[in-house]
Formats: sequence, C-alpha cells, structure tokens
Amino acid sequence: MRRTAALLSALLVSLSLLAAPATAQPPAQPPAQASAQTSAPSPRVTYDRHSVSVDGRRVLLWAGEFHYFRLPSPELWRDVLEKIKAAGFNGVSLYFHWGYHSPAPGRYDFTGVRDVDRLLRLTKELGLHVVARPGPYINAETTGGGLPAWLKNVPGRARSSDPGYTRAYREWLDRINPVIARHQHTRGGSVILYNAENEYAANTDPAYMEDIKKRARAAGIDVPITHNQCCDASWTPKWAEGEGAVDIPGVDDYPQGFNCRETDVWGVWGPGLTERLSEKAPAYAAEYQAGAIDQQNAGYDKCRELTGPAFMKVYYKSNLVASGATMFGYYMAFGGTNWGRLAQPNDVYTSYDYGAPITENRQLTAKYDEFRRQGYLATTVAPLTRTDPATAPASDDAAVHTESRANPDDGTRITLVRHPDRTTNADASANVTWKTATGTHTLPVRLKGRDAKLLLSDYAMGGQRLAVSTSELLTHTRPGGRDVAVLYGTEGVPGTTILRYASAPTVKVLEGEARASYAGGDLRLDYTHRGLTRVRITGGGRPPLLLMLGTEAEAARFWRVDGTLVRGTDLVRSARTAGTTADLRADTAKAGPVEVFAPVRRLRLNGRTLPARATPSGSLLATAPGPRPVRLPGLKGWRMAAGAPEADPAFDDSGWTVADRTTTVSPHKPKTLPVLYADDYGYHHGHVWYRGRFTATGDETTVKLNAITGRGGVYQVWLNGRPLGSAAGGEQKDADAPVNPDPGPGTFTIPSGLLEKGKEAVLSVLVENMGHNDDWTADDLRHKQPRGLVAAALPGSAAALTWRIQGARGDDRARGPLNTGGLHGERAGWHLPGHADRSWGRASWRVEPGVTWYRTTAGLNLPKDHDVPVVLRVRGGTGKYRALLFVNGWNMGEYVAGGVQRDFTLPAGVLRERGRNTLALAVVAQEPATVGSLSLEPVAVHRAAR
Ligand code: IPT
Repeated sequence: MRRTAALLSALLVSLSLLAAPATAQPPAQPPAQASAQTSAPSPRVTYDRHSVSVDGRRVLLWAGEFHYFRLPSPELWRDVLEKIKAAGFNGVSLYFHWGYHSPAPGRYDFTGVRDVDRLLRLTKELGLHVVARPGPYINAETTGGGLPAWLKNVPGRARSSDPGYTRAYREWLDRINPVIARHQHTRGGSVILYNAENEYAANTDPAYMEDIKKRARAAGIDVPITHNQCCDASWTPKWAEGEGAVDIPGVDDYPQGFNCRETDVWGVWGPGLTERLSEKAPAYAAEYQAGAIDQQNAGYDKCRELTGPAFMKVYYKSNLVASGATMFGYYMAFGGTNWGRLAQPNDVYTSYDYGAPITENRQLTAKYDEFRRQGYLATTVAPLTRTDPATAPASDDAAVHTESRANPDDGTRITLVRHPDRTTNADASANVTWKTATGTHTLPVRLKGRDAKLLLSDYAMGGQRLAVSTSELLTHTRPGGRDVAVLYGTEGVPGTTILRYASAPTVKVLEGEARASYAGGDLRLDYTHRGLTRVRITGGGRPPLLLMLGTEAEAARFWRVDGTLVRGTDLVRSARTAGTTADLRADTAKAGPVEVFAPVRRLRLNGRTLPARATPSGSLLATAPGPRPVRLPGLKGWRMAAGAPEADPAFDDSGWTVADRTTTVSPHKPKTLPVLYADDYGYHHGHVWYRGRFTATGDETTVKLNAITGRGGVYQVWLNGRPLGSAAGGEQKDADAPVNPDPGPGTFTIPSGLLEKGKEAVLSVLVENMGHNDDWTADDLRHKQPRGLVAAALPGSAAALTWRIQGARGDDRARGPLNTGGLHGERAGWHLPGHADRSWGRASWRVEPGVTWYRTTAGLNLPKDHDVPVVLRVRGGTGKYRALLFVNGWNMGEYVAGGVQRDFTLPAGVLRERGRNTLALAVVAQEPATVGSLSLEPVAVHRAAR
C-alpha cells in the first residue's frame, strides 16, 4: 500500500539506536504523595522510558484493537471482549468513529449500537485497559476514514487548523472527550491512554495537533496522550518533540503488507522492529500487524495465513526483546463487519474479518492460540516491564541467533532465540551457554522451521527460582500457596528446565516422562516435548510446585483467566473461586475434560455443579458437556416487488431536490454544470437517483455521463423508461494513486425512435455510492472526491438538461445514517420488519436490469445456553447483479456477483435468535440475471456462557 524507500535507512538508524546501552531513568512523573491519613493514593497513570505505570505498578500493555462500530450488537461486545481478555490481552485499543455518531452538523447520537458509555463500562467490568482513539481522523478503512460525510460540504482542509474544519472537529471532540474523560482510570474507569489523531504524517499542521491535545486536557483528560506514527521512523513529524508533541509517541507497523495472495512472502514492509521515538517514553507499537485487509480479494483466510502463528512468533517475540517495547496494540483482535455503508471501498468489502485471531463470526483460530501463548507470557512475567539490553548467552552455531534483555532490578533475563535470517524455513540447532546468577549451563536449542523462542533465566517464578529453561513459559499461578507453572516447546524436540533449591527436593513425575537430577542446588529436568508431562516437586526449601511441560498444542489447552489456571473447554470466559468452589463460565464445541488448578472441591460450570474428582496434580477434574445439535430453518415463502419506479417517465419526482448548484466545496470541480454531486445535496450514503429532463431537438444520439461510485460500484441509465445500460463508476484501485480525473465515463446510445422532437424526455440514472475515500494524505483530495454524477451531456444536441436528485431519508435513528440509501424500497421501508408485503407477488429469481426486492421471514429458536453464529450464504446465480442484504431492517452487507464474499455475518441482536426475523433483499441488476439461492448457515455450535 504505502511505504517509502526510506524504510531501510530508517531501520539502520533505529538499529544503531538500539545498540546503544539504555540508561535507567527515574519515572518521568513522580508518584503522587499519599496524604497523611489513611486515604488511598489517588489513581494515576504515569510513564517513563520503560513502561506505563498504573497506580505506580508497571504494566506491559498487551492490547488488541476492537471496533465497536463494526459489531452493531452491544450484547456481543461482551462476547468479543471476553474472548479478547481470555486470549491474554490486558487491554483494548478502541477507535471512536465521528461519522458513525454524527449524521449532520450539530447532531450526535450515542444511543443503542452507538452507546460508547456502555462499551467503556464493559471494559472496566472486564478489567481491560483502554487506549481511547477518537481521531478526529481514524483511517481504519472506514468511509471517509471516520470523518463525517457532511464534512464534504465544509470549506477548509480537513486535518488542518483551517477555521471551517476546526469548528467541525471541535464539535466532535466536545462530545466524545467528556465520555472518555469520565471513563478514565483516574476517575475509576478503564481508559489509561488517549491517542490524538491517527498516522498524522502527511501535510501536517502542528497547531491542529496542539489543539487536539489542548481540548483533551480542557475536557479533563489527564492520562498520557499518545500518537500512532505511520509506518516507521522515516516519517516525520514523529510528534515526539516540538509543537504538537504527545507524551508517548508510538509507531504503526505492518511488516507483512497486505497482499493476502502471497501468504509465503515475508517482511515485504521490512523486518518489523518497533522503534523508540522518544527517550522519555516507552517504545510503543501503537498498531502492530495482527491481520490484513484483503486488497487482492484473496479471502480473509489467506490474510490469516499471511499473518499466521509463524509470523507472530518471529515478529512479535522479536519486538519484545529487540526494542524492549512494553506497549502493543495488535490491529485487529477482532475485525467485524462493514455493515451498512461503513466501508471505505478502495481497500475493503463488507467483511472486515481482517484475518484476525478472532474471526468475524467470533470464532477462535490458530492465531488466537498463538496470541494466548505469547500474551500469557507477556502479562505474567512482571520484570518484562523494565528491561535493558543485556549480554546474550553465546550460541555455538551462527545458524541460531541469540539476543537478550534483562531487568536491572531483579536480574530476570529474557532471551530471544531466532534464525539470523527471519525468512528462512531452516531447521537449525545450537548449543547455547547461559551464564546465570548461579552457574553456567550449556543447553541444546533447536528452531524447527520459521520459529523464534523467548527463553527465561534467573527468573523468580512465584515462590520458585527458574535458573534457565529451553522451554517457553506459558504462565504460572499461585493457588493456595503452591506454584503451578506451564512450559512448552516444539513437539518432539528435547527440553531442559533447571530450578534452584536449597537442598534436594522430592520429584515425582505424575504423567509423561522426564529425568530429574540434582547437583549443587540445581534441579535439572530433561524431557522431550510430547503431550503433557506433569512433575510434582516438593521440599528443597521452597513451596510445592506443579510443573507441566507440554507441546505448543497442549499449551493452547490452558486458560488463565482472572488469575485462575484451567485446562480444557474451548473458551474460559471467567473463573472465580470462592471458598472451596470454583465457578467457571466456559464454552464447549464438544464434551471433554475441564480441570481447575485451584484448591477447591466443587466445580460449577455455567451455573451447574459437575461431578468432579481431585487429581494427583492437586487439581479438580470434571467432564464438561458438549452442545446439542441445532437446526436452522430453510428460507422459504419469498415474495417480490419491482423496485425502480423512478425509471418510469411518468413517475412523480416533484418532491425531489432540485439539483441546480453551480459551485461546490469539493476540490474536484465539475466538468459540466449544474453540480450533481450527491453529497452537495445532503445525500451521503448508498444509492442516489437522478432524473434529468430535456426537450428533444432531434439531434440526440447518445447520452454521455460520468459518475463516481467509489471502487467496485456501478451506475445505470434509463431514457423514457428504456434501459440504456450501465457503467463502472470510478475505479480507484490504489488509495495512493492520484485521484482519477475521469473516473466513471459512460456513453449510452439512444435507440432510434425513442425520442420525439419537441417532446420532453426523462433520463433516470441510479448511482451507487460504495462509500467515501479516506483522507490518508490529509489533502482533502481523496475524502472530498465526489460521489454521484460528475458530468452529463447530450453530445450534438442544444437541449438543456435540468435535474432533480433523491437519496436516503436518513431518519432511522436506531440503525443510523449509514444503514440505507435512496432506493425506492429503502425510502418506503421495504427493508423493515413492519412493512406489509401482502400485495407482493410470489418470487421468481430471474430479474431484468433494474431493482427488484424480495422479502421473507424466518423463525429461529436457538437454545439460550448455546452460541450459534449464523451467516446468510449466497449460492449460485448468474449475471451481473448485486444485492443489499437486510435482516430485521439492518443492512448487513452487499453481495456482489463474482465477488469474493458469499457469507454474510448476521450478529445475534440484529438476528433474533429466538423469534421471527424479516429478511429483505434489494437486488440491483445490470443485465438479465438469476439471483443465487439464500440460506442461513450455522458457523459453529457451542454450548456457551455468552
Ligand atoms: C493503519 C491505520 O492507522 C489503520 O487505521 C488502518 O488503516 C491500518 O493501517 C490498515 O488496516 S495505516 C498503515 C498501514 C499505513
């Protein structure tokens, strides 16, 4: 997408910076003094060059990005946020979308699916730190990059200190800032950071940045302010110093790029080091690639492959050690859906699955498992919040590279073991010599294929002392004064773990195989990673330890939620132990063991007590029931109605808006007058209809039009009711390419005999708006690119054309301005559950060019204690057509025949899981076509505590 050649040199600079020894500094902001009496110190968020601290405790921020606006179902926000939390994330990064809340100047809506108070209460309840990112500009592949569409009519360059824009964005900040402010950690909420603007790197205006910060502070934002710098350190300004500088400048990094067709290509956008932009603040990976947009229409599973576990191991683990970054925002943890008209059409279609660890249908993937393995480590090992570069243990083979950091206070060392060449798939082994605080150990390490490992040494693991291990730590907990730890490694590869004791402890291998030997205070365990080995260690002058050594797959069977370790089930949402009872909320895809590592005697799962037994591991084991089979109804009883009365010359358009303007705010000036841009007449989303009138002179042979729809859109034309054809409305493939000056030309031949000299003729034109461009380059050229007709002429004729325009009604408060456009059926409410369709005919699926609507209903009765994500699937069909898919009035996407997406997510909440659902389809055909068949399909069936 957008990368500069300066990348390499920038990386060299950053590498030399990293090589310099880091010096420890006192916290940039001294801790608040506790008052003399008993009152607790006031909550605070501070930072220094190592990390942020919350109430004086250093935090390694491991956040996942989530877009509430891409999940129009507040009840599912909890589901997704619980899944994010269960993956080991301790935070979420949240964009707030100006245009999503504001249909018109001065009008804002924070209710229903826009209730961000509810969202922030939820993050607090779940104990997730929040990075609040209200823009005003957010990019995010959403229409206008989050700028409201009405801004197209506001003079003055967006993302600058121009007075017109300033008035507009202050309006937004004055609404959203108080919401964020009251949910700050400092006021008992979850927000610990406030991000100003977004990748503000081109055409920058420091006064504007400064004002965003000032307004935040004036609204009571007292947490550190951050920024996400584009791409790498070569981009300036970095907002690290001078006017507009933020407290914690971060970087965005997408090392894999976005070509999901080439899943095996590595690091096209560089080696992906997370750079330190300020010596006073922690290194912050504000957005780190955790998926990709599907620019090549490869399908999101391919994007998930491009950014899969192997990439995650090599890049994410490198970040922790190479840069010592302690703040991460993984983009995206869950992508969601561009429902309605949320998409920015150059980069995305309806699905914004993003190839993320949690799919659009809320399913957990192999990437989720890898996030869990790394996230548990990152949030378990507290010393990682403050590390300096340290001497790495020596490797005796150049094919295995080692690199270390150590905590200066307690000596904990973390060593990255990787191939020197990140792209290699080699199987490499070496003997690595660790010089620990208590002795020297030479141990074999092996990297089988694309891999990297984070190995701990000199680590105080609860009440234990880990001298060194060639297995990676998943996590450890301390239930009832005993330590429980899980380590893991590559299946079939040997591992060694050395623990320190005052005297020889008693070692019992409970399950699997491991050899134990004791000498000079070292208990050495040798084993091969195979299944799960359990070792019980007692005595030796330390608290008892249950050590579990597993493969990567075994590690992924563990959950650490609310400080409790659980093995089994397909998701543990929460775990509470009170007295001798453990209460789990967990989901299962099938029946299987559930084991709780806590000193309890009773196990309650989703409110039901399960028969359970104590195990030699000191855990409690039970069998969790699986789901029952569920059935979804077939979609029958469809009715249909013709949906383009506007094409009929007799249609009454006297109530439509007259389009007669001669000037526009858009930097793109029209080629013919009047100005016909839809946005200029207040029609910002979805389809618009135009009706042009002229008195035929007899010289007309063609109609020449030009329309901009945004990438992937079409427009179609009728003359006196006769279809003249259709044309593509403006390809803008690469968001970086200069804006196409002649985007959607169409020349339509007038059939002879259709016009009568001296008689009035009516031209009807239906133009789709696929969404607005972003404003990535802050120059107004993209996002103020018009939509709708940009030129109209009757070559060879002296006849004058006069125009009227009609678009969306825009009065659906619950679903918002992005839900519908100006199709006749959308204006008449044909998509809504209440619409009386009795007069509609029985459906036939063969359609003529134009608009055809279909409706039916489906009763669902999904069990309450199950989670069954449902998609609407389109199969078969022929010809060029597209269909807007409405469920209970919500526009859940656009099917484009021949496009990559055939399954459309219907989130519970939009879909009534127990009750009657209304499905409506607006088919817009460019030619005679056969509409594909539709069905409701379950994506998965879980017994669930959703
Ligand atoms: C970065 C944006 O900040 C984010 O909003 C989103 O657009 C993301 O990329 C891509 O999905 S822009 C960076 C890739 C140049």
